[in-house]
Amino acid sequence: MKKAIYPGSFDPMTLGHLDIIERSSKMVDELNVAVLKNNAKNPLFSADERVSMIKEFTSHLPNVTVTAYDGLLAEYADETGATIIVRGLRAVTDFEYELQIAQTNHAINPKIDTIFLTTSLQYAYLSSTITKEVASYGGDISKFVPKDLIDRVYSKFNITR
Ligand code: COD
Repeated sequence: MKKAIYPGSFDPMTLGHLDIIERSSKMVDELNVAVLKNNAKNPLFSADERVSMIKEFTSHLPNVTVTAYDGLLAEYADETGATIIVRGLRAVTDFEYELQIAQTNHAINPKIDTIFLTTSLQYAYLSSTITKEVASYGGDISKFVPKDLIDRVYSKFNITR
């Protein structure tokens, strides 16, 4: 059984994340989307909120599970039985950071390899950070996040549209 883990902050989940989940879930038997709980980024959404939003927007994908984790990813992957880490690549600027993380994870746990999916063209510019920035000014985020998530993002900034 081929089990992969797709880790991230997902704060919030974007259409770019969803695209990577949909595409990579077709390549493996099970895909675990793993939400980092304690991160230095001071998240907008709690880990519980992020887990439940990802569950909601991936409910059409039967082999996708969603969990939260703390600590080292390579160790968490081992605990869950995943041997593949999935990451998305948007631009050359992502590459250096991703290469370093992939090699670190492999050094910590040699059973684990990372595979990279290139972003779909329509999401190449998209990130959670950009989404929060635009939403904080009340800008249109309908091309960035799933439709049913839009108001939840605005409400974090006390914005009603
Ligand atoms: N198109 C395609 N892919 C995308 C897009 C897009 N538009 N947007 C984001 N992605 C990809 C990202 O490249 C990434 O692969 C993934 O989606 C998740 O993105 P984020 O931004 O939500 O998540 P990150 O990059 O903040 O996640 C970092 C981790 C949480 C995975 C990492 O920091 C971690 O595991 N930390 C725990 C400690 C550890 O083990 N560190 C690693 C050893 S140094």
